[in-house]
Amino acid sequence: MRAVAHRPTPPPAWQPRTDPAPLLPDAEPHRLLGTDAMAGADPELLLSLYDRLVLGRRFNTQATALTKQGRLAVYPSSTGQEACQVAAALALERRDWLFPSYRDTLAAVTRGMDPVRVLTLLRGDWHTGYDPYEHRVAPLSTPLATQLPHAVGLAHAARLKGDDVVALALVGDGGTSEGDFHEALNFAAVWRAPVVFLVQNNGFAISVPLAKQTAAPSLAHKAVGYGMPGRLVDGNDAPAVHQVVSEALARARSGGGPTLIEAVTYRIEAHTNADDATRYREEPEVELWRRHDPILLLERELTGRGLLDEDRRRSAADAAEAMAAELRERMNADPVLDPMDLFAHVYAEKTGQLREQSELLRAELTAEGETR
Ligand SMILES: Cc1ncc(C[n+]2csc(CCOP(=O)(O)OP(=O)(O)O)c2C)c(N)n1
Ligand SMILES: [Mg+2]
Repeated sequence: MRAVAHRPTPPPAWQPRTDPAPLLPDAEPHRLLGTDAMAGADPELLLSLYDRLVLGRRFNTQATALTKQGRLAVYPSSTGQEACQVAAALALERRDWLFPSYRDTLAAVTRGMDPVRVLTLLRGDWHTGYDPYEHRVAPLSTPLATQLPHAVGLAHAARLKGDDVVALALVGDGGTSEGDFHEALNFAAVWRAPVVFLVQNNGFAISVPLAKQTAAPSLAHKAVGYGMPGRLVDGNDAPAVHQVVSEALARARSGGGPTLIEAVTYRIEAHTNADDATRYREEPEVELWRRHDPILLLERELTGRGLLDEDRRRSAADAAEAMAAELRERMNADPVLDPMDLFAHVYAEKTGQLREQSELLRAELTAEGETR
């Protein structure tokens, strides 16, 4: 455009601060299964993904069964979403940190955590059930998206200290509508913090479908507004998730800053055992996604490549059964609990009210013990 005399050259602030084009996600989710790119895939990684997907599925069915037996208060199943959690957790180094939500039990188990400890919160016995520093897994977060600013803070602090640590934060599609999501992504991009955000878009926030949650072209597009790249990946394609998360982690590790990844998947089960999904969605939709099952897709590929035979399949299933049997046995043992723990770890120093309440409970417990 030709400048006219009465309109001086615009100030530099008019120029785009970042070229948005490289930040934009591809139109289609990234896939590897069933494509020629699979020829270069590492067979060991593929089989490890397979074993863990089978284990994860069994973990989900066993934990759901435990809710029916009254051994677990609540369980948000990740059946259908196993590839997101398993592949993402496998992409992490031991020195990295994972920030999960309540649905991300499999990511924690894949990280090497004791399954019973992972389930403690959902059993309702104790606060978190594990030491977050042991496996570098933050507490499973029930308040939506609150784990995201925590992840950014840890990643930023690590960079200031010169520690080679990347944080991977998991969040649901519904969680992207929270203020904490906005604050976390904004800070992460401004600080170029070594953090990766992985949104598991499973189609629903309890009964609210994605279309009622957002008008964004995709959740990955939200990245552009913050000045970080957005990536879309088929969340049921375990090798693809592993690749996209690995690339984002490598980028963060080398000082390239954060990435927002949207993994497109589906929540096959209800929100939790306390929810009835037939009230808000139709069976044909679920059936469509069952045919896009992450285990089925990987199994087909591995069988076609001669990497998976009947023996290998059976050994994966046997290992999953053994894990489920041990989980059943350990979860069926009554936990030994001290009711006074209710007041532990709430504040460094008890408030007057808490002191009063804890003294009241102690007196009641003592009286109960004396009358027994
Ligand atoms: C701050 C906050 N608001 C509301 C809730 C209640 N709540 C629990 S789960 C959920 C839906 C979350 O959906 P999404 O983020 O898509 O995760 P998904 O359950 O699908 O894994 C809501 C609204 C909550 N836990 N925290
Ligand atoms: Mg969801």
